[in-house]
Amino acid sequence: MLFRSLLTLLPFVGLAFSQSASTFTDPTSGFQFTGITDPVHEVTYGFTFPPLATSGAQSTEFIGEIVAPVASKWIGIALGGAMAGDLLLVAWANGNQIVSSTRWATGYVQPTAYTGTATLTTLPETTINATHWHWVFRCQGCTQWNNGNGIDVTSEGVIAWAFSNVAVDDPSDPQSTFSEHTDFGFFGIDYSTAHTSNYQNYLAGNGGTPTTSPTGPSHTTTTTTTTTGPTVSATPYDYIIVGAGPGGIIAADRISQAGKKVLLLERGGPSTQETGGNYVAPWATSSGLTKFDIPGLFESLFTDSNPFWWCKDITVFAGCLVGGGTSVNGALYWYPNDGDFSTNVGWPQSWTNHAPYTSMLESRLPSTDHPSTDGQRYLEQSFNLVSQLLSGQGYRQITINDSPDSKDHVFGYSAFDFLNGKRGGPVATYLQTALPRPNFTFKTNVMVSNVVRNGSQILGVQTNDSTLGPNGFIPVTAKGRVILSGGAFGTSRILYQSGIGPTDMLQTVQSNPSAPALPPQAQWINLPVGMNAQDNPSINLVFTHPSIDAYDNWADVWSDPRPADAAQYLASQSGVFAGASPKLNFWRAYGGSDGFTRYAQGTVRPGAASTNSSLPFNATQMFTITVYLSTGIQSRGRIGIDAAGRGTVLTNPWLVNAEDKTVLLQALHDVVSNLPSVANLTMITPDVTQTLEEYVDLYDPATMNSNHWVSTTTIGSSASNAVVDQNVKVFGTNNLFIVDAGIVPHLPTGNPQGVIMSAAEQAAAKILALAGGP
Ligand code: 6FA
Ligand code: ABL
Repeated sequence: MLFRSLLTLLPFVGLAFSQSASTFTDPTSGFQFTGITDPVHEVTYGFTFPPLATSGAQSTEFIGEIVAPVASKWIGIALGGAMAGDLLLVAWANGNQIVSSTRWATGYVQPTAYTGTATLTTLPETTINATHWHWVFRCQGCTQWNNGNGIDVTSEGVIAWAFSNVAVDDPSDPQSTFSEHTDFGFFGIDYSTAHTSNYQNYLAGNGGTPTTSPTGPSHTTTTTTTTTGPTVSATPYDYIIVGAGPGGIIAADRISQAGKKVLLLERGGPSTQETGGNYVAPWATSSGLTKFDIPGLFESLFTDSNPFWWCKDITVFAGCLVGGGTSVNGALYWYPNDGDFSTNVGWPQSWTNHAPYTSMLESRLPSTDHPSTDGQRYLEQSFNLVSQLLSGQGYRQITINDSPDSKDHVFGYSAFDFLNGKRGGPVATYLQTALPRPNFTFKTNVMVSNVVRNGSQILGVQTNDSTLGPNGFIPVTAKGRVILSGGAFGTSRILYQSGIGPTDMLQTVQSNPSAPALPPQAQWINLPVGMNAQDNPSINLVFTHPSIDAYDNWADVWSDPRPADAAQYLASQSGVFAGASPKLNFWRAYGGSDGFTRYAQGTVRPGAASTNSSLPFNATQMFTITVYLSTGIQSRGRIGIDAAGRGTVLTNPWLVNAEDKTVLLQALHDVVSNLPSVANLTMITPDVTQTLEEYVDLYDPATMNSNHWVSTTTIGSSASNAVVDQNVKVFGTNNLFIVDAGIVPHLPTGNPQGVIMSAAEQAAAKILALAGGP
């Protein structure tokens, strides 16, 4: 019967991660206490002291309470925060009575009866019902102990609690033995603010005007002050940001730059070499550059036998590693245009001046359309060929990011957020400036299941890492804020598991035994989380032409690359491997019969992910044109979670709207309208046996997915049609924010990361400017 865990954790308590007590009013007694509700077991601990006095009968006493769900078979309190050498209080319910005792332990063994003079009196406010036992007690002689120690009620301290779901050996005996606690934790308390001038009234049973509470005090706490004990100075945090994708990294950098104490939590592990990643191709070991660093390895992400980087609990592609999608994406990078942030596509008026934020992004993370360090372009045959085709269709060539607003009948070299011939993105830029700041903490391999909230007030986040806080709970400061940046699927799941979202999703969480416990139904917040989902429908057309080098569809880049290309890259981060597969992008605008202007985007690359030709073809000469439908598109779908808690698509968002389909088909017809003008150019998918209409009709929706999910927690004007307001604050909450793709109200004109990152810059500025924060 050892009680070791309370011992072994204690030395670390001083370093970080405890909850802090705050003031609350018990709704049934009306007594005002200082304490906490442990978010895991939902046990409330409260304390109130008489007015400060150094002597006199009441100078060493207090009134306390424990409100515990009936699953709590016994509860212990260590008044000095340690098990050995502290006055311990132990209590449990036995029938309709509370059985309690003061105990003492000299080591980490079964505590025995305290031999000093301390008196516990159960007060009449105590109740026991079908769901909770609620013990209100007076503890006299409890702040000074017979070993000469005690608690300093003028100062700050730490209290430890112990919980067990195993009954004591003899529940009728106050001195019963029992087995080691099944859980325990600590919190900081500022005793100096825990005194009440109402103390005598409380002893007389007069607590003011109690309110009735259906669920018990654990859900009706009002926070008025939060203080941190001296030994928990490293926490709570001003801002806890969940998810180190582009949204989370940029928010973390900007908010830590403003001097706030920021914790960034990422569920995945390292990606690029700079982040500690070590997944290195056999030919690149001398460089240490990983699969995520080397642009030319991009296509191998889809053919690897052990793709640890994809989120295994999301049924579409999503990156679960440092950088999120930006560590595994094709890195196509478009500076946003004015239309991307217009009110026409759902942005509030206050967001339309994106230019300052887009400029901040461009200066931190410039784009390049010639990523090789020698300034040359490589493997450009498909560019040359398709530029011929498009020129014949009235397109003009531009440097795409030099004129972001030109998105009609234009094409250019693909632009990327690669830097120095390697993956750049927010990981190589914003994260690197955040990391050295003393007020910034970054933790990887930490999964957040939910935010812990008291109604509209977010208290902190629940993680799976108990080294970071009692039971994995990490608090925010009294004015602190939580920002969710888990991506469209990741953030939605956290919201559902926090009791925020459509009722059917919350019921799905409720019926999943492995999901965290939801707040009581009275605290559910009904918002359209997962609704309004958009993703580009994309259709691949595959061609062959004798001029093309299909690069073996990138099949050997990992294990058996072309030696000269590998050597060139290792020597100077130049050559084919300094670029990803896309070579050319184009845009064209279409007026729809419904009055909406829709944009088609094309991406051209050597090779092809799949073909279905009934005729023979030369695979070494293949290239792909992917045609996407983007801004102006009217189709929307729904994402959510399934019974196993996996993020998933509930209603497909592709080509739901008939006019979307008409326009996409028109765009496909236009792309192939002048094929015969280029000698020996053959379309092999679809081939001559199929019309474009038949091809699109039979297209597997799973491959129509473009990985560009937006709008799942959209920004907007009210809780009926949106999840966040114009300050990206979640409706119905005081201090919960979202900064990721989910807030973007409509698909951008191009691949979305540029818009997402500019939006993250703007969101961070708005959050910092919003009154009431830390
Ligand atoms: N966008 C572009 O602009 N250009 C491209 O070329 C491009 N290509 C791709 C692509 O090839 C693939 C395969 C994918 C999947 C996406 C592509 N995208 C491209 C889209 C772009 O990458 C995404 O739109 C963008 O990354 C979305 O950014 P967010 O900030 O919204 O979200 P992420 O998914 O990137 O990051 C979320 C992070 O939170 C992840 O690191 C995840 O592990 C973490 N997270 C999620 N839930 C969490 C939890 N509960 N606890 C802790 N961490 C969590
Ligand atoms: C994107 O924005 C898309 O999300 C990716 O799907 C796309 O990559 C990249 N950019 C590059 O254009 C494609 C690969 O080229 C295919 O080989 C792969 O099958 C496909 O992603 C999977 O969605």
